[in-house]
Amino acid sequence: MKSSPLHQNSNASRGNLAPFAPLNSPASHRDLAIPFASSPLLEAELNALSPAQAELVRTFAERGFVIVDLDLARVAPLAERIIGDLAEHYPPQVGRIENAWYFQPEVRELATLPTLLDTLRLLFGRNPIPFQTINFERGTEQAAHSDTVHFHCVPRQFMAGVWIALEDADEANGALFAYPGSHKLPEYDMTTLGLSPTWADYGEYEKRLGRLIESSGIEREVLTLKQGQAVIWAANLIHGGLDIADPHRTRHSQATHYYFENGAYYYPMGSEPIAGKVTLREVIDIRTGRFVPHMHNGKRIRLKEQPHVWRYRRPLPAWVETSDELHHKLEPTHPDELALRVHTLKRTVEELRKSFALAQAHNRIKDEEAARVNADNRAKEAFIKQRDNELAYKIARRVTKTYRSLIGQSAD
Ligand SMILES: O=C(O)CCC(=O)C(=O)O
Repeated sequence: MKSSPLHQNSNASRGNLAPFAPLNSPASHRDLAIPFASSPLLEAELNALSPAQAELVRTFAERGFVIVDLDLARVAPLAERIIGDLAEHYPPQVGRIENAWYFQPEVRELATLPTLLDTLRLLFGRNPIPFQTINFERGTEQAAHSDTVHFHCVPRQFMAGVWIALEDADEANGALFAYPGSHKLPEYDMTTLGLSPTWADYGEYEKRLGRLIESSGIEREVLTLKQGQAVIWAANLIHGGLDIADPHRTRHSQATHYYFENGAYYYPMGSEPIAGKVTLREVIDIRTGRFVPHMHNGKRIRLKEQPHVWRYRRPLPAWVETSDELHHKLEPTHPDELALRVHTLKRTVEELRKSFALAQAHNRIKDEEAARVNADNRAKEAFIKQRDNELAYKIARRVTKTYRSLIGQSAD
């Protein structure tokens, strides 16, 4: 295998991979519907790789994410362009733009960097398909979550997130955090947590998952990244965004989500498989602008035959191959999409409330400070007045004394 120009960030600590029980089968991981890094055959197959590649795969298998250095000479000019051009597109109070690849070529270029695609191919053993981007202006302060509640697929686990720092991200501007190894926990979907797979229950999902991960004993790790570094994470890794300590700082970054070929892709928030409802998801390969066929056990699943389909926002960019669109009935807006909008609005209102409460607290502190300064000033004035009075009295006494001594009277 060709060695990748990416190299793993040296800060990422590594542990030993827990030994997988070997299967009594000569099959390669390619015969299994399991990503390479999760394969029970991993150890045997790592020999075919260079030591650096083997280490990268082992780290990903063990920790559920790796931090890699991209070519800064390539990323920095893209970052500058993206930051400049997207500035006017961020909706007020919402520091994120979904799918800016529709109109911003540099977002697309970053999402499809060959070195990233090579690394994903190495880690998962299948061809990656970049299908969704999110650009962030600021830290998201997003609670711990696993991407499996947002994007899912059959076979499972063939989904990855890649987050690129377009500027330095640290504790002050809301860096990412992750729980190393949490990708090996069971998939805590909405149903497993006793909730319904809808946006109305999402707030409660965050609370329940937060309590669960806290009690797991896994320690949270803050992913401080320099501009041009990227973190690649596995679908089930629990991660989120730190609180922003310095509200004056931006945290420009781009997250891209990838599926892998030969799968069926669905939208878990609108699916209840046991009740016969699976909302399949349109997938457009951002590299080619073509719709990706859904495959299950070698057979094509046709979206036009499916009752529930999550669709990309229309109109699609002109360069997307609509002739290959996997046509299906045009449904009215999916009820869950409405729920998502309500959820987003609620969040915005919540954020506005928080900002308002902060502003009020700030004003209160300012008023208290002004009152304190006023009281101080008044005390100072009173002190000066008293001191002046005393001085005046002393001078008067001295003048009287001098005068009396001049005319020969006693001072008293
Ligand atoms: O950027 C962040 O703070 C969080 C991003 C994230 O969790 C995601 O893209 O899945």
